[in-house]
Amino acid sequence: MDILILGVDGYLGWPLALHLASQQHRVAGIDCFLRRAWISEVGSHSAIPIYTIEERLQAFKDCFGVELMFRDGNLLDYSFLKAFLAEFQPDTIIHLAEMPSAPYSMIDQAHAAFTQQNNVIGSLNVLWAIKEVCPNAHLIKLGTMGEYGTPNIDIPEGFFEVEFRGRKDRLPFPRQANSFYHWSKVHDSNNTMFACRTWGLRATDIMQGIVFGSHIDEMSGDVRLRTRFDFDQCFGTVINRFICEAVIGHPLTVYGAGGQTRGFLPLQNSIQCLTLATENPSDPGEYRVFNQFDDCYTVEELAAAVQRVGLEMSIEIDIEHYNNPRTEPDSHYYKPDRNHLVELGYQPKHDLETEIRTMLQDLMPHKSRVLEKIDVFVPDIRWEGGRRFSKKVDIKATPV
Ligand code: USQ
Repeated sequence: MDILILGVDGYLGWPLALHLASQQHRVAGIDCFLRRAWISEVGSHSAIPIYTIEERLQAFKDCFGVELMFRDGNLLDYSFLKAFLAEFQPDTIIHLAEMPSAPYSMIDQAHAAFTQQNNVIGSLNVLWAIKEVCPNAHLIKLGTMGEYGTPNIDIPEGFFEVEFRGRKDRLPFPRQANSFYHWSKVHDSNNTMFACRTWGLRATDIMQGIVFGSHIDEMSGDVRLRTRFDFDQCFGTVINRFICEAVIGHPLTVYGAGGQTRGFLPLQNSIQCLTLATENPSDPGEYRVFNQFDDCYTVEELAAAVQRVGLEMSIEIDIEHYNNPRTEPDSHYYKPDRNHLVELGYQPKHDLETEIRTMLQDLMPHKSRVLEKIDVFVPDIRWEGGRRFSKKVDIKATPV
C-alpha cells in the first residue's frame, strides 16, 4: 500500500514508518517539527537522543533500501497539503500530527487556543484535502480514550444502542473530555464522522489509550532509527515519566490518590494495531471507532509495577503522592470495550512488566540526560489556572 504518515517525526510516527516499510509498504511522511519545538519550550529534551530528520531519512534508506518521501510542511497550509496528496496519491493517510498534551493545552488562553486551532483546523484540512484529491483514501485518525472521560457506566467503541421514551437508536457514545486538548479530539471525531456521512469518505477513528515504551524491533542495530522518549510534565506520559524518575532515583510522582484508571498499551503493540487498521480499511462512507489499549491500570498500580521490576533489577524506587495539578476524579469506575481490533486478529505481544524491564534497561545509559532536566518532574500546570508547584502529600493523613 502507499501510506502517508502525518506527523512522521513523532514518538509514534517514526516507529510506524519503520514498521510499515518493513512490511513492504511504500511510506511517505509530513512533519514540521513542532514536537521538537514544544519540548524545548517546556524546558526539556528527549531522554533518548534522536537524530535530525536528514539523518533519520538516510538511516531509513540504509535500512530498507528505499527512500521515505518526506515533506517539511504544516497541515494548516492547505495548498501544501493538497499538493502533496495529489503528488503521492496515498491509499491510506495516518494522521498523527496533532498537539498531544493535556497539560500543555491547559497552560493559558494562548496554549488552549493554539491547541484547538492546530488540531481541529489541521484535521479539518485533512478531511477537505481527501475529499478534493483522493476521496477513496482511508483516513486513520488518532483520537484518544480520553474523549470518553470516566463515565460511571461501561464504555463501548464509539456508538451505543439507546432507548429513550420508547424509541431506540444507535448513537455516538457521550464524550466527556477533561482538557482542551482532549476536547480538540472530540471535535475532530465529530467532523470526521460528518465527513464520512456527507461525502462518503472512509475513516477509522482510533481511541487510543496511553502508550509507553522505548523502542520497537525495527530500531535495533542502528541508533539513528531510535524514537524520542519524553519525560516532562506535558509530553511525558505517566509510565515513561516513572521510568525516567526511577533511573535517576527521583520518587515516582503519583498525582493525588493515584486511583485514576486508564487503558494502556506498549509502543510495539500500538504500531501493530495501527498496521492492522491500515491493512483492513473501512468501507466507503463508513466511520468506525476502535478503542485501542491492552489493559487498564490505576496510576498507583503502575507505580507499584515499576517499583517491583526495579527491585528485581536492584534499583530502589520510592513512590510519593503529590497534590493533583489536574481536576480529575482519582477514584472511579472504568470499563471500556476493546473488541474491534481483536476481531481483526489483534493479539497483544508485549506485556507491562516485560516492557518496564526493557524501558529501564534502555534508559539507564541516558541517566545523565534525564538528570540534566530534573526540574521537569514536579508538575506546576494547574487545571484551575495559573502555575504552582505540586507539593508532596501523605494521602493517608491528608485529604487531597
Ligand atoms: N499522572 C500521574 N503522575 C505523572 C503523570 C501523570 O499521576 O507523573 C496521572 C495523571 O494525573 C492522569 C494519568 O496519570 O490521571 C495519565 O496522565 P498522562 O499524562 O500519562 O496521560 P494523559 O494526560 O491522559 O494523556 C496521554 C497522552 C495523550 C493521549 C492520552 C490517552 O499525552 O496524547 O491522548 O494519554 S488517554 O489518557 O487514554 O486519554
